[in-house]
Amino acid sequence: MTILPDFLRDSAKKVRTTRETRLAKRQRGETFERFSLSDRRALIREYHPDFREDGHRPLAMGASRDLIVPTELANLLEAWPRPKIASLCEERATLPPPDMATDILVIGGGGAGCAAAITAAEAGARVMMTTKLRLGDSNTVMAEGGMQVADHECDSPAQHFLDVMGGGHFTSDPALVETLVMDGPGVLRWLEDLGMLFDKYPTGRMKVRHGGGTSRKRLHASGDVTGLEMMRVLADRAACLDTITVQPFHPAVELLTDDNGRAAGAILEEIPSGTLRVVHAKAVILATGGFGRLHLQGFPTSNHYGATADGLVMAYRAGLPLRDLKDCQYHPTGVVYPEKLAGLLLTEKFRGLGAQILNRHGDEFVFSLEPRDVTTAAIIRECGEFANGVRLPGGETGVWLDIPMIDYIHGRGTIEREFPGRFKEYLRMGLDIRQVPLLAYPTLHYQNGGVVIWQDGKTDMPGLYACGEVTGGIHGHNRLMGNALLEILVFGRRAGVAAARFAASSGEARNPGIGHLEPFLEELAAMSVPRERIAPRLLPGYGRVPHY
Ligand code: MEZ
Repeated sequence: MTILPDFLRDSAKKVRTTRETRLAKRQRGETFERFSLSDRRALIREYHPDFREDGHRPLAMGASRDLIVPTELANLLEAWPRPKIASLCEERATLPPPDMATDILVIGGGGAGCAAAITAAEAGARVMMTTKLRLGDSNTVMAEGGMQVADHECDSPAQHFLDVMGGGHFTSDPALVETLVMDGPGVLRWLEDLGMLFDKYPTGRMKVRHGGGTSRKRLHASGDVTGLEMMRVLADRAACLDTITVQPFHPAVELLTDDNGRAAGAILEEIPSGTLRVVHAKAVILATGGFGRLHLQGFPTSNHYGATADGLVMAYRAGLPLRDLKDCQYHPTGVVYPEKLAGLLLTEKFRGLGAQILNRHGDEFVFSLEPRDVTTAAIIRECGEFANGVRLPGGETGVWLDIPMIDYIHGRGTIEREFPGRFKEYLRMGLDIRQVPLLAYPTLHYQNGGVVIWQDGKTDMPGLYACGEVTGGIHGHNRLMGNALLEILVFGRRAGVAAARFAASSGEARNPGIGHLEPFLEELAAMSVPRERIAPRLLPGYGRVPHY
């Protein structure tokens, strides 16, 4: 039996007390009233962290000068290269001969990188994947709730398109969104062919669920470990292709460009020795993921340990424009208690199956499947201005996610079956989520914007492609759940094919080097940027690395 600590017990009891009434309302088809469009906008403006003025500043240099981005990111984009590289550049030294050469260098070993590497190799290219940690250590494996694909009769890519555009406040690039939704059904078939196991009915029909802000049920899941299962089949496929080699523990720290301004490889820095390795490539695919581990505004994060914006740093130095980076995704329900899991996800699939968000009195204050930015803003208001959050002795506050509701609605056994990962994880910590609600607060989850790309993952630099969370334009100012797992595969596969074509037709790069850094370094010097401000950061550092 679960015993909650004293400071949670009274409030958790209120959740139990109001459950019968909430269930009865649900059975009558009544839901908590959704906000009007104008109320949504006002709520977000007032309470969402994207609108905290002291959390952002305009970029003072580079291709997207004046773009407003989180201050922590601005400080990394306007930072010096790692010291050995800065010295090479300042001394105008010739780079040592390459340690390795390949047709395509894929930087990043998560879902987007794997999808790109697989399709490039299948198109005949020799591919090297380089990853900061191990293959698969990425936000892909952290994704729990599922992937959106419009494949059922009552749905269509057109409907999916409208949801993505609306969820992003009509700020997404329509051509990218069209590509996303149109490629979806093909990606689903591809994953099944690779052996990915999805939740299905005994008839073999795919189970689909609602996510926040979706007009149709189109979320396809593998229990609550969808990203992990996806990564399993991607890594297996990559391992089967002998034209793919993998370099673990070798994060890229600088791109190489050639005399014609084309991408030509990268410099890698081995962890932990710090040894630099030069890789020449005919084309480069950037698949480095996001920036959650920058802990913007002090928020906890659901992200994996290596999510430190390295790709944005390298791309920006190489002159590439960025977009939509002011807008970050704070997943409404990150863990508050137990503290050792703080910031990790309580998947939106819980809410897709009926779990409700409640304040300390056990009352609903927001429709649980509003788009994420709306739900997040409502929780921040409830805990802050309205003082209706549950407070922990350490000062953290949170709201309840009434997970036991799910078994009341769908029958006993549903929680265990649909959430095998979280069910076991919490049981090990003495919390039976069939019996007790869990405490949640928004957690930094996803980088909505990034490097500007075209539909085939091409960037503004010849030979440089980008896919996955490092890119911008698909989700605009706000992503709906389940579109990240789809995006990494749609654009990863496209980038792989396009890069293989480029590599096959473009010959060797001429004099790969880091000449593109020279004007950047001059600007840093002119702005008197402190020399201790260094990027990429590679790892979060926690207490050891100062945040400049
Ligand atoms: O797309 C996501 O961010 C996702 C599926 C998260 C989740 O709540 O599980």
